[in-house]
Amino acid sequence: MSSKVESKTGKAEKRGTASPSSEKRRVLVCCALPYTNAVPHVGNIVGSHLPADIFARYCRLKGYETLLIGGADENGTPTEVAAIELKVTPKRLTDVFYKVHKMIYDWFEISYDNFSRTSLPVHHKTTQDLFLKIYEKGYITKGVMRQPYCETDKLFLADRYVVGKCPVCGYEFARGDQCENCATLLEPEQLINPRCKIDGSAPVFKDSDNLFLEREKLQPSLETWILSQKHWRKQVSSIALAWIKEGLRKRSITRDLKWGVPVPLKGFEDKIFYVWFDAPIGYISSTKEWAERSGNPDKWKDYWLDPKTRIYNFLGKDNIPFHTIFWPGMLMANGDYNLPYDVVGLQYCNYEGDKISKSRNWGIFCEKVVESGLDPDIWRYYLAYLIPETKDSEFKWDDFQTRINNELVAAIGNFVHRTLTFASNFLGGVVERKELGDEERQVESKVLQQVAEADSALQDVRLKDALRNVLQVAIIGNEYFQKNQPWVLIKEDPERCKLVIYTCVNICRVIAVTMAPFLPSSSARISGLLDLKGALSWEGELKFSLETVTMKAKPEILFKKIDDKEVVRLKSIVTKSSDAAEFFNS
Ligand code: B3M
Ligand code: ZN
Repeated sequence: MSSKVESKTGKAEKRGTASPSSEKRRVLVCCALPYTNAVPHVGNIVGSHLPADIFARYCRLKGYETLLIGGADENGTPTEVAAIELKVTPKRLTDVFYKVHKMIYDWFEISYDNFSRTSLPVHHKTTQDLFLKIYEKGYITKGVMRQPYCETDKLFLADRYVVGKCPVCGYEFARGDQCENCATLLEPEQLINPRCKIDGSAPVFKDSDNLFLEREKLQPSLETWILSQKHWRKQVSSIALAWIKEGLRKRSITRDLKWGVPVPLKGFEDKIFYVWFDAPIGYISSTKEWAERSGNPDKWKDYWLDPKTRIYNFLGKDNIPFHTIFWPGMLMANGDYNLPYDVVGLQYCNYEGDKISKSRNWGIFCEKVVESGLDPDIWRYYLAYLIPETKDSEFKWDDFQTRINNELVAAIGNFVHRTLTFASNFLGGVVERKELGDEERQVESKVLQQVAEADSALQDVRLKDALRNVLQVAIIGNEYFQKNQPWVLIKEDPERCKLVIYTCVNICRVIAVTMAPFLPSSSARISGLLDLKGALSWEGELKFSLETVTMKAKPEILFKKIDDKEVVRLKSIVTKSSDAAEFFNS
């Protein structure tokens, strides 16, 4: 193992420790690259894009040099099979679905600095170069692999398009790459009674020459590295360590397919890389594409070569083995790049008591959410609440309605609105800076306590806890407002009234800042109205020290209650998934 890897493994820092103060922390947030052979549902948003976005937005607010990187996983079997099913070329399939994915993430305000495509030349070249270095360093071996071939579709059916019984847990519908039930990584031939997923016929197994990554050679370094990641979530480390315990074997990294990254090695030119070999390299190529576009082509190196950068990966639980073993193993074998700092492996989000399923029309489908006419922040609030950080979560309509009405509308929206309307109606929109009194100092300290807790939760990527703190700030604000009755004070003690509203406006600022990662547009509306500009940052403590505020306009209501009729309307729109063929009509 190269010394480079060892020096990196030894350097695991404790989660949440600050970088040397003279230097700005640099963070690369990578969201798992979705296959673009289907349209995402809310489970996909909640399971990676939204948490990655919330975390990246928080890092930017903290003043860290931050990049949120993603892209479409467009190569290999998933694309070739979907193209057969939809009777289009892989090129057309990926062109169309790329646009649909991009439109959806934009609508949800996922603040990707770059959302790339693994079919781009920069990705092909990065993959081939990374491979060649691994090859030169002796981690690749040639061998024969028996692969399932479907005589009907005239196609090698690697991986997930073969289904059968799991040899480990007995689950009947295990995929050839992995059992969804017990998360074991599989090879198609290990399945009992394998069938082609496209037409149900029994595949024949044919021999072909392939390349393998010798993961057994990487096992000791991987183990040392995983064990030193004390800040990882238990559920992530334990999956990784279970793999190590079982013992790593070599794994094939090439496939007999056409749509993908060609293998740059004599004798293998007619093959492409296994989709899980090239997909994670997409994090690097997407960063390169971003750097190229931003006019500083070498800038990607800061993120991938400078070991001070922290790389956070956000992904669903079935992707944990790939991001804790397979991908870091590739990186170690190559030796050039940073390893992940944190692998944020999330659980699943279900819908009304059952797994989300497009084919059974069970769930909430994003292409319909964008047509729902409901503010993305309303969706983001409830979806953030549903982020399955430690266990599976569940979308429930009555819970959706209660949380939006009781928390977002009645606590957060109401506090901000009553403060700003009062300031606008009774103080002419000018809130003078005041010295805080004892009561105000106490309120400030209670609020700052919530801010500190939210900050430490966000450092640990406990996003839902931080959202609870934001809610708590609004509750403290409402109590203070209610107790002081500014509508009485305005007549009886106008000076004190001004102090109360000044205090409440400071609380609004705290809310605008701390809610910004979760509800970016609403936060921007508050800060725009209060003309906060520079004050919308989380670099300091958020003390109650605003200068005199002159409001820019009359406040409008932030969030509206959702009544029963609205729930019925929404439900009728967002729970019916579109037929994929519809996207190919024009
Ligand atoms: N496309 C699997 C998925 O969409 C796969 C992730 C790749 S991340 C490098 O769940
Ligand atoms: Zn299984």
